[in-house]
Amino acid sequence: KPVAVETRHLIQVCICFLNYSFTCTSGFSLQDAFEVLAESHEFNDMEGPCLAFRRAASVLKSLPWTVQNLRVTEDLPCLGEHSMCVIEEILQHGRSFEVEKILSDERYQILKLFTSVFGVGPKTAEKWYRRGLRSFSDVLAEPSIHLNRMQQSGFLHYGDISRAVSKAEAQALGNIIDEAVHAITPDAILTLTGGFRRGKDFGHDVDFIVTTPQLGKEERLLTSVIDRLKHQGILLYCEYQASTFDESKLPSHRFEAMDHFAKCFLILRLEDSQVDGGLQTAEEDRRGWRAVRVDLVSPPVDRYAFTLLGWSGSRQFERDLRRFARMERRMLLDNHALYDKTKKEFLAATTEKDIFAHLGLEYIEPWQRNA
Ligand code: DGT
Ligand code: MG
Repeated sequence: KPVAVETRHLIQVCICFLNYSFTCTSGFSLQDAFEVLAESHEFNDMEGPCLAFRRAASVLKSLPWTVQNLRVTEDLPCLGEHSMCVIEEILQHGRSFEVEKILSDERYQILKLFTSVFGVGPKTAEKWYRRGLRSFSDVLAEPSIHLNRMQQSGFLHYGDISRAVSKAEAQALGNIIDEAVHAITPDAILTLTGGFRRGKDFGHDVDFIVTTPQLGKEERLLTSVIDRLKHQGILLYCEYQASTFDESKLPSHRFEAMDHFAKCFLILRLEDSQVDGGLQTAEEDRRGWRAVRVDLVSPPVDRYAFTLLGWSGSRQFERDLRRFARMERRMLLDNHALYDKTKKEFLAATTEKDIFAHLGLEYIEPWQRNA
């Protein structure tokens, strides 16, 4: 099965190239070009330029108009010299030679293929590439490669979980989780978060926050939910991480570090009959179900607002908000807490609005955070 879907993935890379070429000639390609540049720098472990290109892509995404000439970009923030050169080249020639070189580079293509598997990050992908592996079949046939459980599930369900999850599917999963959570703890709090909370129509997974009104009960809730999903026969994969949260620790300045709350990364079986309008592909319709990635995080209720803000994203918005807190307010913000370095104290919050107010910012709705 992975070999068949691998062909599909390579076709997708080609489509990406064609998309890029097409959009270049029609003048909408700048954002795609920056995404490719960011990813290529990520594969080369160059965090600074990677984030700079992600920020540039984000600025262009936020514009209500299309960039038609270089002059209009002069007053835009976050566009460095390199980004400006790429914009100039695309505006002049309808293409970026640097981006085209990356897209046709074998290493880039293979790392993109390998990192598309759930559980495979850039470091593992690079390790496999260095060993001379060039395809899924190479990886699966290599006796010295030990796949961890997450990667095994990633290969097993590759076709399903590399396809976007629709809003209707997210809604159906919400019903399943809601039923499980409230059967265990009737007054539990369940919130859809991540991209779907920001109003996106599609996502790569569905993210939820679950907590209990009584402090300390939340962790047991999560393990009970997992047991219930297992009992229902819909749990295809589960990685559970117990809480390592320490309330005396200052918020982390590194966005990439995941939070310390109890959480689980799941793959669930979603039945066709549970989705309004049915599943999306003919194959899944025939089979009657699809596999979907779901993340559950379970903070103590007094950290709920910070977790909600942190998990609602987008990643770029989160990075920028933390940066703003640090640079403009001398405050440290993460998914656990907000700390005022001047007053040397933690600032409590029960809603996202409280956090925006502490930061001296006007509240913005989740759908306005799609940076
Ligand atoms: P998606 O699922 O591709 O439609 O997009 P999102 O925005 O739902 O992204 P996802 O599911 O990867 O993550 C949900 C949110 O959790 C994301 O918007 C910000 C937060 N998040 C994700 N990864 C990290 C991470 O590595 N560190 C921290 N601090 N937060 C993260
Ligand atoms: Mg998500």
